Amino acid sequence: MLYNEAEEWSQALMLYDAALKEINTKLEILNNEFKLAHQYNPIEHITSRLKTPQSITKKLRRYGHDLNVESIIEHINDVAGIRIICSFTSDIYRIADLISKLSDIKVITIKDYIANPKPNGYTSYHMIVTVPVYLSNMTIDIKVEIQIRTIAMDFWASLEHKIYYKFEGNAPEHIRKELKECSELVSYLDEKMLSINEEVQGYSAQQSIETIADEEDKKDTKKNKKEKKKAGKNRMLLGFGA
Ligand code: 0O2
Repeated sequence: MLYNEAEEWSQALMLYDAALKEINTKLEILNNEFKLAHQYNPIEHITSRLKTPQSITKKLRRYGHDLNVESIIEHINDVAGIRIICSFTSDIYRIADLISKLSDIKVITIKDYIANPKPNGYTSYHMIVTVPVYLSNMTIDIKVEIQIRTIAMDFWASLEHKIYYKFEGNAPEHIRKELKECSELVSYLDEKMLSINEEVQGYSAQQSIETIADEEDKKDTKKNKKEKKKAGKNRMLLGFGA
């Protein structure tokens, strides 16, 4: 890399890093707001990373693009990447919807690998968005890739990623087949966990209704007792006895 290119790349990296910070803060606020309103945390955890120079070079070569800063900015959508891990599939769509409604975030593309899994079994929800980074003399929109997935999807993807690199993309057929089978188990597990959670939520809601009803009953009984006592006193005063 020439000196000017190196300097240009340092500046670009500073912008990508700032974009990650901006999105991380927005996500934290969304999560806190949601928690306060629904007593429930849709985000398990968040990780973020800047793509390594080796990975950027590989991707540019794979796509047949030039190896320079301009080309990276134009063609590599995931230099800055955020991964959001949720408990349930429904949370993924909830989070994606909240992100897309943020006024200064622009959604560029969406790839729903949950509705349409990759042939190898990969599932996840991908969004390429731009976020404004405010500098002293200008504002620049920076691209960030957001991957949203469940804990189970993440487990599968991280193992598959390791296997992919170990065999340089040519894993033996039986391993690929087993991974595909595991991805079906992941979908089954996510569906099962979601339905158990929905049942538990329904149960909690029912319990709250019953608690409120119990408290109302207790209040009514107290009120009745008081009224009876008062009526008794009045009868005594009027000379009717107890
Ligand atoms: P790394 O090492 O994670 O950075 P685009 O980015 O849109 O120009 P691409 O790469 O086809 O083109 O986009 P896509 O399909 O949205 O994938 C982007 C990222 O998703 C990948 O980045 C992976 O992180 C993840 N991903 C996609 N497919 C798979 C898969 O089959 N298995 C696993 N484990 N992860 C996947 P990189 O740059 O490929 O890799």
